[in-house]
Amino acid sequence: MILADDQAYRDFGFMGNEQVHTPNIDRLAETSARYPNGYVPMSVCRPSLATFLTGLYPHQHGIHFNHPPPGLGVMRKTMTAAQYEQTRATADYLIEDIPTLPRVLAQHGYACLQTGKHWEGSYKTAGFTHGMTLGKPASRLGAVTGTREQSNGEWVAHGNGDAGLVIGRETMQPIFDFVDEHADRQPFFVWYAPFMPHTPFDAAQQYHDVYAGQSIPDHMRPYYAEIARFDETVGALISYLSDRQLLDNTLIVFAADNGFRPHKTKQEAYDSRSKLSQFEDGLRTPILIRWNGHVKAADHPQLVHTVDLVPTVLSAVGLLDEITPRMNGISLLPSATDKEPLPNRPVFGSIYPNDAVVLGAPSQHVRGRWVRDGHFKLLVPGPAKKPITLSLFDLKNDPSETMNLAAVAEHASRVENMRQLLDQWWPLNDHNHEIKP
Ligand SMILES: [Ca+2]
Repeated sequence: MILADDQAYRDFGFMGNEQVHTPNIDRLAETSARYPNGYVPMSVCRPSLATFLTGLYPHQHGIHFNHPPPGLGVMRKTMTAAQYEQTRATADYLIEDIPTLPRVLAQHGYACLQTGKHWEGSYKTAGFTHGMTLGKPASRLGAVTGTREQSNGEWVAHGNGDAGLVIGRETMQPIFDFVDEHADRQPFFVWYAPFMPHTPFDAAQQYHDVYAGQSIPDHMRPYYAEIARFDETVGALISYLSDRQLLDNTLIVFAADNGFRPHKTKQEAYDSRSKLSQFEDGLRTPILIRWNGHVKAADHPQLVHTVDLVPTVLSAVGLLDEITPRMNGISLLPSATDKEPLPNRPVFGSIYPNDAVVLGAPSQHVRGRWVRDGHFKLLVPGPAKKPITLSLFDLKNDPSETMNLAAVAEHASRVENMRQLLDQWWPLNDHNHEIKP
């Protein structure tokens, strides 16, 4: 599983962007079943990554935040390293109590390697058998090791992957070693979720040089250079598998955990209509599925969702019995293998603040819910602070979501019907999903 970190759906060559440099991902796309209209449930790292791990929506897995209560600001300013670590561990039960993809695969004999982004403490907490992230400060400070100094001078793991974050940015060797160790004797699963093209934008000059002579706005260049750097690692990984004749027997899934567009003036900041937002630049991602000899390279324009990926992988490896009733996604394998067309379905998600106020009660803390049905998208405010605005957008005629049609009389029944879809998906007064420690 290859997961881009903070890359908007429109920043791939195969998605029609003629400037961004993604030759390796484009080659992957050429040989994949392509789902250009994919969605993540929430437009920020941790909740979205937990969906890739579980096949559940954030209100089901309960990990709807990046940081547990009392929130990152308080944790940074007031806590010792031990208190910080204990506070982060209060959320461990959420992932420990769920049959995650690596946990299920490991139960069926797979070796499962975690590299890169991982917010759930140690790799073991989520059920991986091998991994780089330990939930502890790494051996050096910096964003690239997810390790920070508290105000009392002690070091803490920020929580986003610590020592695992060097994958891709500094080395691919842990993945290559793992593949070499397991390929001949055991089925394996690799979680390659590098901290790229996420900030810090510190790509070497060579990744800037690929854009020489192009008319790209200055504020986009560091992000685009980081994308070129990420793309090169995707090429390296696929070449490695190819050189070892593993591609015929390896399913490759590609997606981004959330979108990102650079802020026009603030360095390394994001545009407010991308990451963490309810708009397409935050929520939408292409999904690619490659499996030589099984999957047909083709476009599937229907709406799909990252909740579909756990059922897809479990179907592909013959573990249909491990798909639980709580998983609302569908396997994309029948469409990817050209056996059955993909049905047209609405896709759903919800928007939360970055920090949780309390654990186990997502319905109290949701800023709003969203549904896309056909080319319309409805946003409905929730009970949390800074609720999103009730909005209806026609993405076909207004792809940048600037014309709110929610109050237009001719769309009244559409708004009502889509609101009912949302209530069938997750009525906020239904507390059955809430997860107590
Ligand atoms: Ca991310």
